[in-house]
Amino acid sequence: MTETFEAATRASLAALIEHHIRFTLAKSRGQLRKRDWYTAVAMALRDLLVDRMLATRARFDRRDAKRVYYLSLEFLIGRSLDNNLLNLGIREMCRELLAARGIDLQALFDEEHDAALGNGGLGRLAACFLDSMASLDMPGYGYGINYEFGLFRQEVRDGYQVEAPDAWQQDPSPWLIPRPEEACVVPVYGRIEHDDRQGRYQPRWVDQRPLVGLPSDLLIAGYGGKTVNFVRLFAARASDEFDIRIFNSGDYVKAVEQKIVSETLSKILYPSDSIQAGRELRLMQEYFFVGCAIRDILRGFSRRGEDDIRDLPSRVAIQLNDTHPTLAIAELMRLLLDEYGLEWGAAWEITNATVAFTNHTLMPEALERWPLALLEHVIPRHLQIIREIDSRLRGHAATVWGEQSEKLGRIAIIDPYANGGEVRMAHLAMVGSHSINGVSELHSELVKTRLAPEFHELWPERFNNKTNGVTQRRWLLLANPRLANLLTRLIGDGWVTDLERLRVLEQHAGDEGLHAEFTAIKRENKERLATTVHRLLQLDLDPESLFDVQAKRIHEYKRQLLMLLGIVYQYLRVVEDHVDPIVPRSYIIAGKAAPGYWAAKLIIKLINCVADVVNNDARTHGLLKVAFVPDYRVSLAERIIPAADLSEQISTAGREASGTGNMKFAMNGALTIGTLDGANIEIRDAVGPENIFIFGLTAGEIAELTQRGDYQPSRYYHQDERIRRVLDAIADGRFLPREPDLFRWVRESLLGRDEYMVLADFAAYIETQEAISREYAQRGSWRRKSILNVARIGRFSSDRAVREYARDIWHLSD
Ligand code: 26Q
Repeated sequence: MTETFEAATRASLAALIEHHIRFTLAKSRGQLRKRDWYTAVAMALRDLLVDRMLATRARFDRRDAKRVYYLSLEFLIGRSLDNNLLNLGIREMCRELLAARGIDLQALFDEEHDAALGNGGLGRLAACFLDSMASLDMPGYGYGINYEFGLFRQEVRDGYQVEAPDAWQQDPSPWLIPRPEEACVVPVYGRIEHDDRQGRYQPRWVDQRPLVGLPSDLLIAGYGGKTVNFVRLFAARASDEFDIRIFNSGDYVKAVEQKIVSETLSKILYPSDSIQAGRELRLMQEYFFVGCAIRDILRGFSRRGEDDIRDLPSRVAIQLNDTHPTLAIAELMRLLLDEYGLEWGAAWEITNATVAFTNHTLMPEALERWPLALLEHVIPRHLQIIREIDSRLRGHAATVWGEQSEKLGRIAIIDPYANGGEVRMAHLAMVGSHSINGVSELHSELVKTRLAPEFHELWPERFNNKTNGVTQRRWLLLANPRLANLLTRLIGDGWVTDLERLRVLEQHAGDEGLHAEFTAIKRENKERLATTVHRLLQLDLDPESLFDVQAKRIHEYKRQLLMLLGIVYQYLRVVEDHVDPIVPRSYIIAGKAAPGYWAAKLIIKLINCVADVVNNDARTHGLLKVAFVPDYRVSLAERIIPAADLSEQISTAGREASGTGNMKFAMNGALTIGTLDGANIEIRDAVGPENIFIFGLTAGEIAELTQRGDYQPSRYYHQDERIRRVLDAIADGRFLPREPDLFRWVRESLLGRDEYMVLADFAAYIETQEAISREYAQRGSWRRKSILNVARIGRFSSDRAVREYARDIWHLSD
């Protein structure tokens, strides 16, 4: 920033703050609470952002730039104040301004409620991509739902997870700009009247009910403040016009009922990231939002003066974040056929060349399938179109494989046998997209070989990999300011926009002075986390101890249980064998369970029971501590991740599509204990095998065991005394004597099927943990590895990921 520009910005920021205190809050200085200061500063900042947003749009228009639309049911943004100040480069200026008025900026950050419009990895990835697209000056916009209630707040009562509603907009968010004039109307329900005019089949969709989508734009500032984009979030409203029609017909109660149903649509984010909900409301959410997005995209296209819809693919790219927005394909087809009057072939070509699909899971229970009957009821015209796509797909496949091929049934979109007929959304997404990508090298291979071998055979050129990344602006610069300062002092601030620059650090990995600074920074971050944990749990963590962290959604495949078995093993070593661990450890676990996922909820209860026993046993005092930190969310992650020494990434190989927490931890100098799963494999390749702790079966070995059908978990129990001890202690009520039967399930399920092969990996896991303790005891060697992790993590920036999407899928420089 030049001096005059800086002075001008300072003056306008100060003036804007005063303005909002007076005219938005209508208060005088003396009356202000902390919350008011937050609001005034945020509103002032929003004004600066709006200016730049308008300028950005004008610039893209002049450049006639191709637009990218990222369609996602989830955007896990977190807080915006600190992030926006950083990205505009005015955080210190704002700090000084406020300090002169006796206000601590840092304290204002905690006034902001997280925007938790997502469950976990997939939603946070969308948020990181928005940050990167804006920072790279790309015209990239999100489309999503403006949920009134974000992901539930997690409370822990008596060791159990209890869900509370997250009314994040109780005070309206200053980052959301309502755009009522851009409302969209989307039809649902009704029926099809078949009509043949001039020899052409012209279906008429009648008795529709209109839904209204009310957009609000959430501003996304790129780093450097030049580019400000937004994610457009739709809230559902009933159509007034429609209401009046029913009111006039005399059915007052029905009219009010319908209004309520319509507005329920955008009430709440579905809190599951695995089991498919299968509920009408969820289907309505997916369709409603896609309907609004596509209309808005096409409106923008013609507003920019485009008059030939055939040019759409060269002007617009649409990325589907998993199958949740897949109906975009059917909706775009419907508009092109029924509104634009195109022939099928032309419409299909445009759709296919515009849309691309990212897959985030192979887990069968997470793959979306919708019953034909439900689709018929909600979107009859779309179902017709889906049937036509299916029939053409099978027709094409039959010309390649023959009419009798078994593959025809496997590739079909409609599975006629399941529950009276279902649409497989991933199949619709794949046939309708010109690009199909997985999110790590391993996962992308598995997409081709396991999820969709038939599609891969027909269209190998569509399949590609885009390994995930995370934004270093939030996950290093914002979350770990001390480390960020040290890096900038050493190598300059180029890493903020080019994470590969961190590699220069390799040269200093042996430098003792640097070791000391790294250690001091980690220590301060651990102290900060200890303070938070003390406030939340009244539990004291020793910052000298090894902070061993697993923070992510609770899932059987992520194997929080494996970590827990390891903790119980350590505990029994101390209290029964009188063998102390080589280094004291603090086990820190955080994460939410889907409210209907009882196994995950029981795991939380077990963690808390084990924590109770371990933390209150005098024999482990000063050696072991266990903390389950409630309400894991973006702002808490920003506190936890910089404080970790060890990052647990221990999913059953082949199950975690990528993982992104693994990248955030390594970026902050934690070492990883992990399986050869998802992006862990690429992290190992990047940081070097000597700087990461890999253990356990590979995806190939697991597949083989499963195929042979001779995995016998009970063998491990009988042959390994350590497993026996740990499982018996848990199952026999040692951690909850009042209710000795509660955790019998753990032993039963692990000895029965052990679907996630916890026992097969147990020995390797605890032996690796032992090696880790020995390594940690040698502080110099640990610190060196930690520095090398930071130095070599550059590839896992979402800037790299987004650039690859832009080059290979969106063709942005067109
Ligand atoms: C589907 C239907 C109905 C209701 C909910 C859902 C639903 C919602 C969310 C299904 C899945 C999700 C979220 C999945 C997710 O977060 N996947 C993670 O994506 C990350 C980003 O690519 C990966 O790093 C993780 O490995 C993957 O688990």
